[in-house]
Amino acid sequence: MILVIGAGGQVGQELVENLRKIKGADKVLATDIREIKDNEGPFELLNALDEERLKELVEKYKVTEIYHLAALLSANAEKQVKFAWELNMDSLFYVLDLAKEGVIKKVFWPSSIAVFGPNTPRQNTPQHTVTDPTTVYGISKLAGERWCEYYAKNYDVDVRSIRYPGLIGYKSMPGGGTTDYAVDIYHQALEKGEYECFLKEDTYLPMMYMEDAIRATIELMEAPKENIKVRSSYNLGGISFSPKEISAAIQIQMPNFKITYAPDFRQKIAESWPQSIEDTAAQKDWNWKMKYDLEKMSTDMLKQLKIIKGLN
Ligand code: AKB
Repeated sequence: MILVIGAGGQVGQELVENLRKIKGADKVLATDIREIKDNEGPFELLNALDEERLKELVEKYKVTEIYHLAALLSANAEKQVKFAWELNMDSLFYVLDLAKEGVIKKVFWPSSIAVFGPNTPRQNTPQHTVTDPTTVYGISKLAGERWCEYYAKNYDVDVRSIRYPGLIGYKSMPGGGTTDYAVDIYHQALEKGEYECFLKEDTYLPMMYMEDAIRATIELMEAPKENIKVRSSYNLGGISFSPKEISAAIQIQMPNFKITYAPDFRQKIAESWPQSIEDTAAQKDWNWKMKYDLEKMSTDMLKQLKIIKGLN
């Protein structure tokens, strides 16, 4: 059985759906701190900080693989510093320790471009480079990466990870991140014809369409163990664009769409992150190849959201 922790989140919802298609609905146990609506397979409530409950579920469902997605993202973590550190770190240890004991054979844990900081090269950021994050979220992700590598090297734990860029999808909403604008903008474009962006127009960040991100996650997890050379977390390049460029992509289909700018505290976070990422290690080790560019993603986002919102 595969266990997904944080199944109600932005990545969790789509990952569970895809894993169930591949493995069978009854082979994927979705868990979250809250009930999930439209859940089509086994579900249990789980607070990622409740180690006893985690162990109980692992035993009850004979879990051998965990995708641990529960975390506080960059913007929210700045508002709940201690709690973010506790959630993002302690819950990871609970999962890694189960893997160390041999109960769990494989773990996926997401890291983020937030592990980079102001002294990291901002263009084509390499896999191995300066990591000096300035956010609570980034610090916790960097520490998590170090622990993943430590458990892999010292206890032979098969833990795999991706440094997700900002993720954009139509099926689920992000919560509390700095890249959230790139999802919200499509919703507001269709609902109001305009969007007020909390980042400046020329703020470039690496992003990725959810379909690519989910495929990357599953491809990484299915790759042969010996191919996985990076045990901290893999860079994934994604698409690099600014708010001005995403609004231009929307205007191709909605010429009257308008964007305005009112930067807030998230601007500083965005400016501490890379603008574009280099991902040759992922390409070489597990054949990673992205499919969606900005134009293709925007076309699909608007098409799918129109259907969901009944605007056709
Ligand atoms: C965030 O904005 O906090 C996340 C991330 C880049 O990890 N989307």
